[in-house]
Amino acid sequence: MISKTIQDALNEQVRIEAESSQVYLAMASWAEIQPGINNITSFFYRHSDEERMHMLKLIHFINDRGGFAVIPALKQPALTFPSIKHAFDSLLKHEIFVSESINKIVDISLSEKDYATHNFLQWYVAEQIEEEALARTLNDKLELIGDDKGGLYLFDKDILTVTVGGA
Ligand code: OFO
Repeated sequence: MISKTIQDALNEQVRIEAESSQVYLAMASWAEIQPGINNITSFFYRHSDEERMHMLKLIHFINDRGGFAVIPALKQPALTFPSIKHAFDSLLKHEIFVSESINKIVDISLSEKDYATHNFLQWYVAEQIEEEALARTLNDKLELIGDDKGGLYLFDKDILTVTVGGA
């Protein structure tokens, strides 16, 4: 059984994962109407699906542990971006924000001596390490590419092989 404090913290994370899914879905929709970046588009769609999976995993955990997972209202994410680099920049910033949020719940689980939740959260800790590293790599590549259209063509080709959190 989870405490009210843990339940509230996990429900807040449900909201954040749901919002992440929306944020990346908006990036995907924007990317889809930009010419010639089909694989970047599908990367954002996959990332959005992955975040929904993270949300569902939390929902099941809360309910399985005797709590009640609350499906949150969501705010509208950014819909357009000045450039592809800007979109990837916001993706990295967003992932850093999510990591900080996960770390906060890890802290709470320890102070509540809720070792089951602490154990459950380790999956998210590992996932965030991967996702932040991936977002940094992609940003570094885009930095190198700058305004080179040929470079962007290759970036779009390469991103097809990138795995987002096992998806
Ligand atoms: Fe849910 O992993 Fe990214 O944010």
